[in-house]
Amino acid sequence: MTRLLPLLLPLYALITSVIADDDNTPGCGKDVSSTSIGTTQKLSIISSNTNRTFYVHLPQGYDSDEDYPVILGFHGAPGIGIHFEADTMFSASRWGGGKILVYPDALGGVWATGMEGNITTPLEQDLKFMTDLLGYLRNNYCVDNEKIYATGISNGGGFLNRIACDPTVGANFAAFAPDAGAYTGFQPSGNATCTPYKTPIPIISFHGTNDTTIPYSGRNDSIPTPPIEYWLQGWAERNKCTNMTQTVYNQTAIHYSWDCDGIKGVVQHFKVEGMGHVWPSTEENFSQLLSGGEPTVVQANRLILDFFGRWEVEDRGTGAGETAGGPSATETTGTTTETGAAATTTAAGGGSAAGRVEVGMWSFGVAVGVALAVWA
Ligand SMILES: *[C@@H]1O[C@H](CO)[C@@H](O)[C@H](O)[C@H]1NC(C)=O
Ligand SMILES: *[C@@H]1O[C@H](CO)[C@@H](O)[C@H](O)[C@H]1NC(C)=O
Ligand SMILES: *[C@@H]1O[C@H](CO)[C@@H](O)[C@H](O)[C@H]1NC(C)=O
Ligand SMILES: *[C@@H]1O[C@H](CO)[C@@H](O)[C@H](O)[C@H]1NC(C)=O
Ligand SMILES: *[C@@H]1O[C@H](CO)[C@@H](O)[C@H](O)[C@H]1NC(C)=O
Ligand SMILES: *[C@@H]1O[C@H](CO)[C@@H](O)[C@H](O)[C@H]1NC(C)=O
Ligand SMILES: *[C@@H]1O[C@H](CO)[C@@H](O)[C@H](O)[C@H]1NC(C)=O
Ligand SMILES: CC(=O)N[C@H]1CO[C@H](CO)[C@@H](O)[C@@H]1O
Repeated sequence: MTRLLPLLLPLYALITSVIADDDNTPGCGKDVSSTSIGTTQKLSIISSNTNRTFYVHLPQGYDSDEDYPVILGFHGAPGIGIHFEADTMFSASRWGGGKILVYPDALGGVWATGMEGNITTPLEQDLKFMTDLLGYLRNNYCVDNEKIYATGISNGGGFLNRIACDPTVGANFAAFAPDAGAYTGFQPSGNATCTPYKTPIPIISFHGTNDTTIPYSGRNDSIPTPPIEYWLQGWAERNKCTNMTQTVYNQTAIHYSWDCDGIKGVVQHFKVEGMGHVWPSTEENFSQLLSGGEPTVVQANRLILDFFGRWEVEDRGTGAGETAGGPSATETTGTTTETGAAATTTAAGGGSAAGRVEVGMWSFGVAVGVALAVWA
């Protein structure tokens, strides 16, 4: 046995070093072209025999020996990745500093909705694209596997919700942040399933009360979406949330926060009074300009980044309380939602990707024409 020790010790050291580096990916140490740093590059991979495109923004000072958090940003429909980048400005060093931002393109501008009849790209195909895309990112960049997040708007928010509901693809992500999500497939009459990889799943969401594209109260037509309360209730149940507080946020928004499975603020929601189908920002951005909307009292970028900072893939949060607290937070109610120990799988309120007629996002008439063609 002692004669084996000299052999075993190096082996042991090797194994533990591999385990210790588990959070890092094969892209660590791999050189990238200096022209790809601090800029947004369009790239592509083949996934399900289809050419899939996406944009990658490496932060200023990117160093392949350091691992970086990754945020995937999903555009609305019809759209492309850089629409979301331009609207949110997530790549700007003010927000995206020290992170890798990735903006994938949907096929035909619309993410899988998961609705019956394959009216968009099949859900499985878009989910497979996520797996392949993450593989590409891990192989080419130094990614912190514990810190991969997803945010998105409208149809992109709906697809993101589908990722969160998928036990395999969702397991790559630490937290989710949809805005104005079109959660198709989960309307009260819908029956899509939601089986997240862990409980609870951290999720912060935003929705405007003046959203006429994806109304807060839901859509009840050929592209149905649930009332937002119903969708939130679905996550509260799946996440075993027991205590919901409701506070006024910055005068006119309402901030809901649920404690789930003993952790504070795992599910958070901002109901933004008067806001339309736009990205919430205190500074005028493109979606607001294009829809005639105005800056809101909520700065989603800040709230999302603070929220993401609390979570990693494996852990269950710091329980450090609300990062999304906020100015002039007036405690108005302390409603307790006793949902009991809900099953992890529920058909109730979840979202899916909603290919949606996102009027107001970028393209007006053309968008409506394309969308109507898609949905006809
Ligand atoms: C995929 O599409 C991109 C962008 O249109 C193009 O540059 C690239 O050559 C295509 N890749 C393949 C393998 O066709
Ligand atoms: C929808 O797409 C899935 C996955 O590609 C396929 O298995 C199924 O047959 C399609 N269904 C219809 C009705 O086209
Ligand atoms: C929903 O129910 C219909 C009819 O019962 C069934 O055909 C369909 O496969 C179900 N869809 C899902 C996503 O479970
Ligand atoms: C939605 O439409 C269905 C079918 O027409 C109807 O039964 C249901 O009451 C409607 N729900 C709402 C909230 O309007
Ligand atoms: C619910 O949260 C409020 C505010 O944080 C707290 O005062 C209260 O004790 C909590 N109730 C339960 C049952 O955890
Ligand atoms: C929201 O919609 C209501 C009802 O249509 C309207 O009176 C109000 O001015 C709108 N608010 C904003 C901020 O656009
Ligand atoms: C609160 O809203 C005002 C606009 O009404 C905005 O200028 C300010 O930045 C907001 N505060 C935060 C923390 O978002
Ligand atoms: C074009 C533009 O001004 N976009 C703004 C939209 O909101 C984000 C987040 O607050 C800002 O960073 C952008 O500058």
